[in-house]
Amino acid sequence: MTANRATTTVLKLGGSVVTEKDRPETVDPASLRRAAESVATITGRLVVVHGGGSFGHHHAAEHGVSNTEGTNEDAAIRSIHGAMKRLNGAVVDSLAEAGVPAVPVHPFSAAVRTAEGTLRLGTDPVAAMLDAGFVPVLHGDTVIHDGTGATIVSGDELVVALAGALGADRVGVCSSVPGVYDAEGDVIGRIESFEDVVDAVGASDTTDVTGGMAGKVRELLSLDAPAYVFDIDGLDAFAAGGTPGTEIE
Ligand code: IP8
Repeated sequence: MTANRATTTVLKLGGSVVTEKDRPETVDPASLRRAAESVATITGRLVVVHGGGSFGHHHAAEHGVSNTEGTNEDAAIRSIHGAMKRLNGAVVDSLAEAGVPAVPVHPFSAAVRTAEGTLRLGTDPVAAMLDAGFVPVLHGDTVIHDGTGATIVSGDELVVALAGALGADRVGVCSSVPGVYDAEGDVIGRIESFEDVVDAVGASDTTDVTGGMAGKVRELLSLDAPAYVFDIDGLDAFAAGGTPGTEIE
């Protein structure tokens, strides 16, 4: 598929792409700049979502908060959300420097989770930003969770909610791996059902409170649009309309 003006793309930049995952609150400036320059070549309507990396996940783990374990402490919410806003500022600035008309969107103020765990994200402002020619930049965050205080919303959940609501044509998830690995350690070309890969997808190897690769695959399978999982080396190809890494459809 070739990207064109009418194409709507939702792209996630994983926490491992924009931060140094093992050092608390540390941006990876070189990787972020490289990603931003690649993103700047994407044509059409574009929404960027970034993960928590060493900003969100360390604070979330410190306060015992995940996408199911909530907190009722306002200080915990401020610490997780505050860290994610700082990272969002760095990502937006880097995209802007690369020439992307990036604007920030903070999910804490735009989303809630129902008691059953369903995410409700208000996407009208994002659609209006796209209509006005901007590139909204969202991030994994904490959200009020009915009856549970506040829990974590992952960037992957946001990608799914945005892709559905905006009728995205293609979805990209740029993470630390070149694709989804099979049991032999080879990148799987295409995934059509979770059962096909259930034995192969393991948990993330660093602090990740939202489910690692298994959660990613499950979420992406629920989309209408084709999704691609790739690493930073595949980002240029994705930006040009190519199909790097693992296709999930
Ligand atoms: O890195 C999680 O987002 P993810 C965000 O996309 C926080 O799972 C606040 C931990």
